[in-house]
Amino acid sequence: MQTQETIQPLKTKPIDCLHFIDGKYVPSQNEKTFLNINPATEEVLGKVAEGGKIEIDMAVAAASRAFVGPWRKMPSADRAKIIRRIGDIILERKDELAALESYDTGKPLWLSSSIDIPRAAYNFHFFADYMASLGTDAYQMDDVALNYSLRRPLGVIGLINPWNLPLLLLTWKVAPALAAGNTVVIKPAEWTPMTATILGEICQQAGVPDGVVNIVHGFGPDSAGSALTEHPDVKAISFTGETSTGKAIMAAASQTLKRLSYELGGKNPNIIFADSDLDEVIETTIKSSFINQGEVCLCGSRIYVERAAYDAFVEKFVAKTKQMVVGDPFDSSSKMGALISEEHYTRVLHYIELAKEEGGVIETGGRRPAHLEKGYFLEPTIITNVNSKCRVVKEEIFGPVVCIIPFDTEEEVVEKANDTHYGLSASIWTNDLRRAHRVAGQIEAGIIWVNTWFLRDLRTPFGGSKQSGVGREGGMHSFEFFSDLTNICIKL
Ligand code: NAD
Ligand code: 6OD
Repeated sequence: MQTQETIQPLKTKPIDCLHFIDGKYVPSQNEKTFLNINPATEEVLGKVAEGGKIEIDMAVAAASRAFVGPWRKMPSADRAKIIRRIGDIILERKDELAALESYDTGKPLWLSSSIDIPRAAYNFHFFADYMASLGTDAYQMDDVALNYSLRRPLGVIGLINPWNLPLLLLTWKVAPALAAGNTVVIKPAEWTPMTATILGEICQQAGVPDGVVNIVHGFGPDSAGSALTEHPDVKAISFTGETSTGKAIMAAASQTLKRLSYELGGKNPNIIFADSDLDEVIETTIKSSFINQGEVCLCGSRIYVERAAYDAFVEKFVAKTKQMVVGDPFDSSSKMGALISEEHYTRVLHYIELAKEEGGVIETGGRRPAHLEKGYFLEPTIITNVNSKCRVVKEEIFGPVVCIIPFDTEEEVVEKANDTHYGLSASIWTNDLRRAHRVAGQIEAGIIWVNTWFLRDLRTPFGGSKQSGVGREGGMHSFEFFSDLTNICIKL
């Protein structure tokens, strides 16, 4: 794993982004483009082709042709080999991809190099291997009949992605979709088009036939995003993004009754009991609060601490947070980089002002770091003296902003943790085994960690409860979504 100390000097330059349709890089028919802005410098990184209905129609047509062509007919062992090769090439081009990811997102280069890009490669390796182990059900009805099911790909799938972990989250969808035999049309987030663009070339190098993977850049509503969700030949949409966007997509997709998989927003609780190991808790809570500038859907932004440990936790957590260096993503000493865009930065700052109006105390942070004049940089921010009624405790901020709230009893903290329409993840800290099981069983969330956070086994179900998601992805769950089952009943 690459660490902060081992980062190589940067050679990669930002790129302009074209669509990737039917194996070729193409501009929009009307030549329209938009600018890609570097969040750390506010400078222009390059131009991005702005696609719409025409480009989506072209991409879906290419994907439909490819679906009935070589990809579907290819022996699954050959398909798996190609999918594995995509992962290999991502690793071979890791430094370049990590640099592009950091330019686009503002995240530190050490983070792109140590997590985002290796995990993107692993997504392909994992699903290529997993598909080899797939079987289906068989049910015998005594000597009357035999039932067995056939697994088939769905066809053309639309993959719509957010900007926070661009290549990691994109490959989390592309890899199982391809492994299951589908073809795809990708709509990357408008803020982070670069690594997705390169993925087209990588797929081609790996031997993916033309038309199997298509990428159309553009915006969401009334643009490439909505054209994809409305397209009659797209059989399913796998979407990661905001809960409100999920609602709009569901309405649009209902007209053609598409299958949907959703990974949406969260307002995740960290529940810290006084019997836990405080130093370990603090170390992980720093990550679960501020890694990737807090722009991870799984970040714990409501930190509930048992009253007996509350003062000690706040003191140590604030002290450790104050040591975090915010700065240039390409400077290896930066623990945190810039937020994604001016619009998002303004929104996060607005929540900090709101916290003050709601009576919150800013224990640290809340401002642009004094040494950084440009870029969407924000100090890691800790708020206390807020409660479940405050908007900063209820709403997803998606930035480096956390609230700490004391609690007295297990029942109380379970009720507070569940008092939200979100249900993505939770992290529980205790050394009491029975309590860990008891509390974990009562929290309404799709993913619960005990004494850890964001520890991932890709075979496990990943997704949110309540308004944090629809369905699960990961291992078998991804194959369930990306394929269709036909039962065949044979009378004996
Ligand atoms: P977003 O919903 O604004 O955008 C996501 C994608 O949807 C973008 O590609 C966008 O162009 C597209 N889009 C927007 N409106 C659309 C429409 N009407 N039709 C079709 N496509 C449309 O989300 P974001 O700001 O990019 O990402 C941040 C959000 O994503 C946060 O809420 C975060 O919690 C969530 N997220 C969730 C997970 C998870 O696994 N649950 C992972 C990462 C991010
Ligand atoms: O680890 C994953 O597979 C995953 N989907 C992570 C999502 C992180 C959200 O920001």
